[in-house]
Amino acid sequence: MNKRTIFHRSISLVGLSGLIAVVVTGAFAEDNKPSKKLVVGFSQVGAESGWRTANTESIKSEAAKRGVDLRFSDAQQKEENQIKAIRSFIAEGVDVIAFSPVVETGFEPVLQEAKKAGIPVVLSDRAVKVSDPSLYKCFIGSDFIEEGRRAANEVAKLTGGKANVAELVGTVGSAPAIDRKKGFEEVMAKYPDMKIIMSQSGDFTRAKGKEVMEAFLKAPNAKDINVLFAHNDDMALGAIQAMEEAGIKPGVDIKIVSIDGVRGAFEAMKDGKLNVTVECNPLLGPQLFDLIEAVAAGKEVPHRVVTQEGVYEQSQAAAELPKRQY
Ligand code: GYE
Repeated sequence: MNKRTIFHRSISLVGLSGLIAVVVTGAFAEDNKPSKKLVVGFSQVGAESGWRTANTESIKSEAAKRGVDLRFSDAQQKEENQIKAIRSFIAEGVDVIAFSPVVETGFEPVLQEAKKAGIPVVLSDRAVKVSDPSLYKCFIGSDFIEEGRRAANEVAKLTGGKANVAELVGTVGSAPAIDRKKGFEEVMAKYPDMKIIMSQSGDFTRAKGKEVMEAFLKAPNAKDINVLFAHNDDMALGAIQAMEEAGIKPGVDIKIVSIDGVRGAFEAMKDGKLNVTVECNPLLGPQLFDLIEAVAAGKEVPHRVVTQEGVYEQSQAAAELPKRQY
């Protein structure tokens, strides 16, 4: 063997061991698990409510726990910001895109772009309306229609079926606002003496909930209101403030039923100011990342995963409060 061959042999050996090293340290760890970090782009609705804050925290902490490289983007409740964020996730070539669509419509073109780029999409919390269901792999979230039904059943219980309801609607065009109203009205239709006499959006925020409640209380038929149905707790908490400022006893003069089950709602129930909260669980992180990891691994996942939740009345608030995680 001349000098040159020895030189070449050692080069190829170095090359081979280098390759092995790349395989061992780059693609797979010793326990045979892929060690390349999973890159996930997540576009969140915003920070409009206690529910959303808990949801964001659940997603971020679960990603950190699993060593996922999470690219998190807050859309400040604007659809155009979400579309921009999704486009940049596509440009970055993330492994999976997940998002919670602020409204149901308008996402089809950007979802088609993701599909063309071969990036799977998982919907979290809110649904979209698309003509092609294959534009997303899976949607995990609550059954909002059922939550609306539960709320109306509670109104019937609280009032013996005689209710003039003021309704604080969530974000216009959002899945929870559309579906909660639908479920609520479906049950209302069974009670001839229950009707919605006022209805307006408070955009799921405490500030807008207060503002709209102030307007409701100034309406000529304000005296007829005996129930407030708020599509989320934050709007109910804003409305409680408006009622108190107007000298009305929330939870007594006007019964209040809302949705989410955040800590503030349990505190208000404990104080007798809120009557019922219908639970909507924001702690989606662990289940969401199970689905994301499965999708990234090319496994089949169910197209719809429904989260489980309950209903809490005032009498349960004190005992339940210390156990609440959000
Ligand atoms: O009820 C509300 C939040 O989409 C379920 O969004 C979610 C809703 C939740 O702003 O508080």
